[in-house]
Amino acid sequence: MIRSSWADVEIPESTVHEHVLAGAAARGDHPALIDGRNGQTMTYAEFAHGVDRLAAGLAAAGLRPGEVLALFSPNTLLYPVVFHAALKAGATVTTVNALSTGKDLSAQLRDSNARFLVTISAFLDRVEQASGQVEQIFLCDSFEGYQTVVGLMGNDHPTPSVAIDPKTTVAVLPYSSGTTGVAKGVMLTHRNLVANLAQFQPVIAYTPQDRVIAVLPFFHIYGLTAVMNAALAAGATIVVLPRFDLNEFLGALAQQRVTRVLVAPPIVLALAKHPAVAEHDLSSLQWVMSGAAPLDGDLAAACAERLGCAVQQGYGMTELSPVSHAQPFGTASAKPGSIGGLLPNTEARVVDVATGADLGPGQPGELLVRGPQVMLGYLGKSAETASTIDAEGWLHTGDLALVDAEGDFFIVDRVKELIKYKGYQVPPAELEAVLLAHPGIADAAVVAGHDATGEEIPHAFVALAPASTLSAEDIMSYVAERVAPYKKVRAVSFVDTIPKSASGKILRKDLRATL
Ligand code: 4UV
Repeated sequence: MIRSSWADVEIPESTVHEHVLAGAAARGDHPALIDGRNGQTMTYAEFAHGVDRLAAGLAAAGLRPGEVLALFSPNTLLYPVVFHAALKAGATVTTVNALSTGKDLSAQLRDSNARFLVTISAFLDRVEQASGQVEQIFLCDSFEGYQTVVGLMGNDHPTPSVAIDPKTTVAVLPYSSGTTGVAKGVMLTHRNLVANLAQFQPVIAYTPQDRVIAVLPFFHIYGLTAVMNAALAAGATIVVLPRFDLNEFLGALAQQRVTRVLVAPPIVLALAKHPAVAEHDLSSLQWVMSGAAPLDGDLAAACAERLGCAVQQGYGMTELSPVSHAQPFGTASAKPGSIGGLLPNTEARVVDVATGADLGPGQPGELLVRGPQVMLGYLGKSAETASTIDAEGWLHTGDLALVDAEGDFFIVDRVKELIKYKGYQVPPAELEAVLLAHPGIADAAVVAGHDATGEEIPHAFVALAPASTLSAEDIMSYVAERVAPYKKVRAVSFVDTIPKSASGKILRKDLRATL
C-alpha cells in the first residue's frame, strides 16, 4: 500500500456551501467571478447574497430538501450561485453536460428523478425534447414564457436553514460510465466534496490574489471541484468562459492577468504550438495544470518552455470527487509524464489485473484508491457500486498505473472500456447500442483508437449484415446524427465477426491491438 507523503489534513464537518462560502461575505468587493468576454464582475458579497436569495426563492418555489435540481448550462457567472443555492435549500444538484442531446438530457432527468431544471434560453430546443421529465424550469437568462433565476432571487423570504448530514447527503450527482456500461449517477456527498477541497488546497495552494481561468466546464467534476469550488473557497477570482475559443481564451488570459490555468491536454497542445499564443502577453501565468486525459511529457516541456511557467499534471475521476493525485504548485516539471503523488489522506495500491496481487515500484498494474473522496456509490446501481468499490473501500479505477520509488505515479494505459475524447467521457456501450440498431449492421464494438495527431478517438469495428453496402462514411454520419458531437465515431474498420469471450464479452484488447 502506498500512502500520501503529505501530512493528513483535517476535514471540516461542514456542508459544501458552508465550506465554499465561509469567507465570502467578509471578502466584500473582491471579485469572485469575472466574465472573460465582457468583464462583467460578481463580487464575493454579491455571490454570498445571491446564494441566500436564490436558496430562499427555490425553497419558496417548492424545492424540498432531498430533491434533485438539474443544472444544464455552460459556464456563466450564475452557475456557482445556482449550484450553492440549491445545496443550501437542501437539494442535490445533477450537473448535465452542456453538449448533451435532448435524449441524453431526458435520460439523466429521469434517472436522477430531477424535479427542477435550471438552464439557458439557447438550450431550450433540447430542453423541450426532455421537459416532460421535470416540473419546473428556470432560465439563467430570459425568454418569453419562462421563469428566471433573477426573478426567483427577488424575494424577501428567510434564507432556508436545512439540517444536512454531510456524510450521508448527496450534494452532487454527476454522470459517469465508470469502468463499464452507460452513464450512471455518481453520488458524491457533501463530505466527499469538502474532503477533496481540503485535500486539494495544500497542493494547488490558491490564494486570494490568484486569477483562475474557468474554461473547463463546471458541469464536469474537474471544473466543478478544482476550478469553481476550490478557487471560491480560497477567495481567488475566477475568469469565466462559456466555451473554448482559442482567441477568446488567450485574450482573457492576457486582459485579466490570469495566474492559474487548469485544462485538458488539447489546450496544452494549443498553448505549446499555436502561432496566436505569441500575440498575447501571458506573463501573468504561474502554472498550468493538465488533467482528464494523458499528457505527453515532451508536449508539457514544450508548453512550459514557451510560456515560461510550470506545466504539470493532476489525475482524477468523477468517482473520486475527483482528485487523487497531483503535482504540487511551486515545483518544477521534474518528472515528465507523471501525475504526481497522492493527495493528503489518500492511499493507493497498484495490483496485478489478473490476480489482484500487489505489485512493487515500477510494475504497471491497476490503480486502486482509498480516501474520504471516494464516492458513496452509483445511484440505484448496487451491483455496479460493489464491483467498483471493494469491501475494504478500495475504488478500482480501471486505469493502469505504475509508481516509482519516490511515490510519483504514471498512468500507462486504461483497462476499462471508457474512451476519452478531448477529456470528455465516451462510453462505448452507448455507441454500440446506436450501431446495433442499424439494420445494415450485424455486430459492432467501439474501442479507443487514435487520430493522426495522437488524439484519442472512438473507433468502431463493424460486421455488416449480409448484403449491406454501408460505407464507413455512412456509418459515421448515422451515428453523428444520434449522439452528442464529442461522442461521434471518428474511424471505422470492417470485420467479419466481433471477437468475444466464451461469456459473450467483447475482447476489446484484441481489437485495440489491431489498430
Ligand atoms: O470521470 P472522469 O471524466 O474524470 C476526470 C477528472 C480529471 C481530473 C480532475 C481533477 C484534477 O485536478 C485533475 O487533474 C483531473 O477526467 O474521467 C476519469 C478518467 O480520465 C482519465 C482516467 O482514465 C480516469 O479514470 N484521466 C484523468 N486524468 C488523467 C487521466 C491523467 N492525468 N492522465 C491519464 N488519464
